[in-house]
Formats: sequence, structure tokens, C-alpha cells
Amino acid sequence: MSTNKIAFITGASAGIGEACARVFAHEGYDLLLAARRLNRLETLSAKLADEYGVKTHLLTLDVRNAENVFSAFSNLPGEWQQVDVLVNNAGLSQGLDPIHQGDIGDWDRMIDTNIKGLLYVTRAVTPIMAARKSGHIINIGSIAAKEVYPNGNVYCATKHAVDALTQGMRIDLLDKHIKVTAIHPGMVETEFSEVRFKGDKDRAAAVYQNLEPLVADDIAEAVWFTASRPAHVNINDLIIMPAAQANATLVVRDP
Ligand code: NDP
Ligand code: 8X3
Repeated sequence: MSTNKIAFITGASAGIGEACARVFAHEGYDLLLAARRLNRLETLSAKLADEYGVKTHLLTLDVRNAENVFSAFSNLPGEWQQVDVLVNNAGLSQGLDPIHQGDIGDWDRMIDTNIKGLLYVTRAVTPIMAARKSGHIINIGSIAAKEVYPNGNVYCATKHAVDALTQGMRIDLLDKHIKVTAIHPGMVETEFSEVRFKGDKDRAAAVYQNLEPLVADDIAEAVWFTASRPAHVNINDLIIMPAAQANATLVVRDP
């Protein structure tokens, strides 16, 4: 049953974002879904509308493009701008190289997506939340926001920035009654590693070999948990790891 609330989820065409869309639809939220691959969003939205009877609005959005973000949001019908929950999920890692061999294009893509993209979307959405004195921003960070691991250099820096921005948002938006949460996953089996290794499926599969990683639904459930707390409760920060992963670099693999 519809709650008449709206969740805006970036990066909803795959992985954690897609799982979040499913969870919020199950809870009766109407969905504003954004990603670059519109065909995937269309398939997902048809399924969710059919299964849960929620309304969806799709945005073909490259979060790296400020003009794209601001015009897409400001051209939305007024009712779709009244976002209750923003899940800043769109993000990626590219490459895993030591700093002296890093690819500048990879660095730009990570910085532009994970930091600047998250900022642009937040800047577009928050004025209306602030005017309504209500809303919840949930940023998807990473264990890479808390630790730095070999060759993770720039990806870790972008996620450390997400951690800092989450804290800054929480301070600046406090008197606007906007909650701000960060969720920091360890290894989640999605398309993440395939994207990091630029389509090398074998290298991506090796990341999860002989251990049980998290799945996207594990994170989506945590996102929903934070979004569904009573009005007086905010979850500031959650780190969620597979039981087989102790920290960013230490995992146990059972043959
Ligand atoms: P996926 O690769 O499965 O999904 C990434 C999503 O981000 C896709 O929907 C993709 O959509 C979207 N996206 C990427 N770049 C852009 C862009 N420029 N503009 C708009 N959308 C974009 O990865 P995950 O689901 O695993 O990743 C989601 C988030 O979780 C990321 O922020 C990632 O850093 C974080 N994370 C992931 C972990 C993991 O182990 N998987 C662990 C910790 C954090 P499209 O390509 O259609 O634009
Ligand atoms: C993704 C998790 O450990 O590969 O954010 O950086 S990790």
C-alpha cells in the first residue's frame, strides 16, 4: 500500500541501489530512480509497479554532470521533488594500482562520481527538504571510508570524503530536521568488482572465491532499518561486513 512517501535512489540500475529500490517499494514508497542505463531502470520499475503498485519516475542521470543533475531535478513535476529519503548510492571503483602507476582517467571517474556526483545530487535535493524541515539522506560509503588498503589510494580517498561529507551534512542540516546516515559495507557481490576490473569477469570472481560475501539485499535491509527508525532516532554510521571479513584486507577463505 502506498505511503505517499518518495525515496530517491541513485545508481538504481544494479547492485545495492536496485536492492534498495525493491525494499522501499515493498514498504510502499514511490520511487525516483536514477542511473545512466535507462533500459535497466525501465525493466526494474515495471516489475516494482506490478508487484507493489508503487509509482516510479525514472531519471537518466550521469551524476558527474552537474548540469544534468540540476536540470533533471528542477524539471521534475513538483510532487516528485518532495523527496523523503535520498539514498546516495551511485558510485564505483576503477583500477587497483599503486599511486605511481595510477590511471588519471580512473582517478577522475572515481572522484567525479563518488564525491562530486554525491554532492551535486545532495545540493539539488536538500533545499526542498530544508524548506519542509524533514528528510533523510543515506550515503553509501564503504569500509574504504574507514581504512586505506594497498592500491586502494584514490577509491579510499573518495570514500573517506563521503564519510567527512556525511558528518558535515549532519551538522549543517541539524536545525532543518534532516537526518543523515552513512552505511559502510565490506565486500558485497555486485557488479562492483567487474566495474573495478573493467569487465574482467575472472578477476572479479576471484575477489569472492571461497568466501561468502554480503549480497546487495543485506545492505538494502540495513538502509531500510535506518530509514524506518522513529522520528527521534538517527543512525549516524553503520559498518557492515561479511562474517568472513575482519577488515579491509583480512578475509578468511574456506576451500
Ligand atoms: P554496482 O556496480 O553493482 O552498481 C553501481 C551503480 O552506480 C549502478 O547502478 C550504476 O548505474 C551507478 N553509477 C555508476 N556511475 C554512475 C554515474 N556516473 N551516474 C549515475 N549512476 C552511476 O555496484 P554496487 O551496487 O556494489 O555499488 C553501489 C555503491 O556501494 C557504490 O557507491 C560503491 O562504492 C558502494 N560499495 C560497494 C561495495 C561492494 O563491495 N560492492 C562495498 C562498499 C561500498 P549505471 O552504470 O547505469 O549508471
Ligand atoms: C568496496 C569495498 O573493500 O573493495 O567499497 O574497497 S572494498
